[in-house]
Amino acid sequence: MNIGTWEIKEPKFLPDKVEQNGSRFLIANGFMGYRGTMEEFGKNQLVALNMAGLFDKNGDSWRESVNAPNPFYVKVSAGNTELNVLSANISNHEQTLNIKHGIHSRNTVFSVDGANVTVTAERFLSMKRENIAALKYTVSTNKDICLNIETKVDTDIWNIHGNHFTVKDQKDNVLYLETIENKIPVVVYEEVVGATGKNEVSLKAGETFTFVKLCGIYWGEKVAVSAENFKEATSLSFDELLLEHKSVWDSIWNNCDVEIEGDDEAQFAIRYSLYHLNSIAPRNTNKCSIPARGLSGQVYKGAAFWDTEMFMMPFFSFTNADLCKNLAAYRINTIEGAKRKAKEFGFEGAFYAWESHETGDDACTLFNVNDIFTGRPLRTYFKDCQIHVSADVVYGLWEYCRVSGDYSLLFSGGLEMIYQCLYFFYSYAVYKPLSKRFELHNTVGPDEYHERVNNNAFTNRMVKYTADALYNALEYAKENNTAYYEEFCTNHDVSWVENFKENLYVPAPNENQIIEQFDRYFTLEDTDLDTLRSREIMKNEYWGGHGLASNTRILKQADVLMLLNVFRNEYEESVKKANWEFYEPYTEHGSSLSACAYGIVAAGIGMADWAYKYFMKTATVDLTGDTKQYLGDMYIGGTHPAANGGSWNTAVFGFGGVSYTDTTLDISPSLPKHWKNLKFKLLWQGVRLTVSINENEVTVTADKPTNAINVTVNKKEYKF
Ligand code: IFM
Repeated sequence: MNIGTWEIKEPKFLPDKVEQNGSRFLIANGFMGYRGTMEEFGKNQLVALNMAGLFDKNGDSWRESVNAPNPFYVKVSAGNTELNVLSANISNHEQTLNIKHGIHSRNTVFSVDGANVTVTAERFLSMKRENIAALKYTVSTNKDICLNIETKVDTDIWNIHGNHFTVKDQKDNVLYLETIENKIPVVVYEEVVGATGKNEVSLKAGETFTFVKLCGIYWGEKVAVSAENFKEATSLSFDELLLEHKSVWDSIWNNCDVEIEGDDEAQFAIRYSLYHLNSIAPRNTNKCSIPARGLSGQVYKGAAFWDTEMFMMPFFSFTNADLCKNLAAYRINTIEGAKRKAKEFGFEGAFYAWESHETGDDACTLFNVNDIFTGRPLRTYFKDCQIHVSADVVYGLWEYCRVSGDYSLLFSGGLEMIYQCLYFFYSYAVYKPLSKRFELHNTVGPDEYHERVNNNAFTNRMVKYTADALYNALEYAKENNTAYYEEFCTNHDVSWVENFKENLYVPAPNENQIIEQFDRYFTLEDTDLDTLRSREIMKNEYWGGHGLASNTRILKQADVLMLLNVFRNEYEESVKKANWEFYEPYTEHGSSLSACAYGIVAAGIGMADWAYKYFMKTATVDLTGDTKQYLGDMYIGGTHPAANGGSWNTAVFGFGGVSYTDTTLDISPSLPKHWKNLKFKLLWQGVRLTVSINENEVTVTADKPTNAINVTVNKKEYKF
């Protein structure tokens, strides 16, 4: 794979990379994502047009996001040879993704009966018109040939858990479908300029044949306006659509680009991460969030996890407040699902889904992994014990408010959400009368290899955060919206909040400065990763459950380090260093969520060389493809948006040293030695700032200074 300034290129066709490149070369526009596959591919090559926010369940199978019919299918034969990279002779092949503008292209030279037949294709999913998919397909030859061209919307598509459509009708190049479970209408329009249906074309040597294909994909309420919407799009040429698409991308980059001087590899990796985040985030709705595998397919059921709030929302809150507000509002909108879940497990308040779908109901099952030895479903405790998710969604909302300075969501369900989450924890907590404290038992922290533990430090601290957030949100309401505050306090019992907040146990560093990950963690077998690996009997063995890691100190992903990352202003440098050194050798980094916490904490204590390794690990995760592909026998491939978010967090919070209080943004950087300059954009309480850092100085400029926001740079105060 070659990397340019704004593009990646696979310079030849590698059959064993088809799956990985499908994710690596993904294009998406927040409404849909299309995998980086060839136009002639089908379901066996995992072609997918994955839809954001549309879910379906077929029979007893897991509910998952829906893949729409494939609008870009093209089959071309030259004489008797099908121009398919999988089967034909090819003398050249290149696949390219332009990350500046979200454009996928390919160029393949097929050798057919002594002729060189060249196929070039370029496609994009419009950032300007979220329903529109566009493809330009060109064939040229150096000898006379006869082409047979078939292009259609292919309904024979990849699904992990069965078919999700009934075809209702097909006429005038419009395909009418309905989902199986909720009978949601889906309509796909197709307009081909230059070739329709099957086409026979005689091409003379030196000639070129081009056609353009525009498709419109609509579902739900949007179907009612689809005909008009599609017609408007088809009144524009491919080039006009491309131009407006590019200009949306230009303005996106204008608000979020990160520039690194002195390290081309890091520069591309961070931009590639931001490309993915910007591609997959819903732009025009607050009815869905960002799935853990983005829009690269149905892995993890297309569900949203804590990944969004803890790893991705920081980036959006500092670069695109409107989009971030939508993500926060999604959780407010889905509170009924969280309340249902709390009830189902015998608690009060709002227990958010571990794997959230459109209603907020949990797509996670109690048996979420198969035992690789027996093939039987294994009891996992992600769904019922990973309670920190309710605190994570509060974190997403409250940090959005603090960074944007916009607290309006509190009065449209936000305060209620924070209250219900804390009430859930209050109902979950165990009161220890002798030690006079609340504890949290039977939990799973970020490290999923240790289930049903007591007093996971990260979880307990996040619950304390929730209590503080409720306290502060109530204070804000009291001062800024008295009528709302009074009504809220009339309708809600808040008498328990103070007691719970003050007496909740949060594990502290011990005499060696180490925070125990959970009660009795230190009693577990002290072994190392190589030893554990040597005990594996089978490939892809699951280390959690009753598996290999459970009775050892080996952890799947940053856990105490996640605590030190989120609450980085609270702990002494010596505590951060001691815990980094203690936990790092035990950490498998078996989740792509792990590396950034290690990177951010290391950068914050001036260990830029430690940090750099983890920054590169998180920033290149979807470039190298160096991630787990299976959990037990479950395929978990795809893109890794939490890691993409983690790379921005490491660059900005870690190396950039950005932190904030309710009133002040602080910048205290520490760059890797070989970086000559780091430049990034920040939207801080409504003012757009550009921060530029080099060895000698930090420069901050504001687009439109208001003289009302406070920034400190290396402890010196400024107003912008
Ligand atoms: O949310 C994560 C979890 O922390 C580790 N397993 C994968 C999930 C989805 O990314």
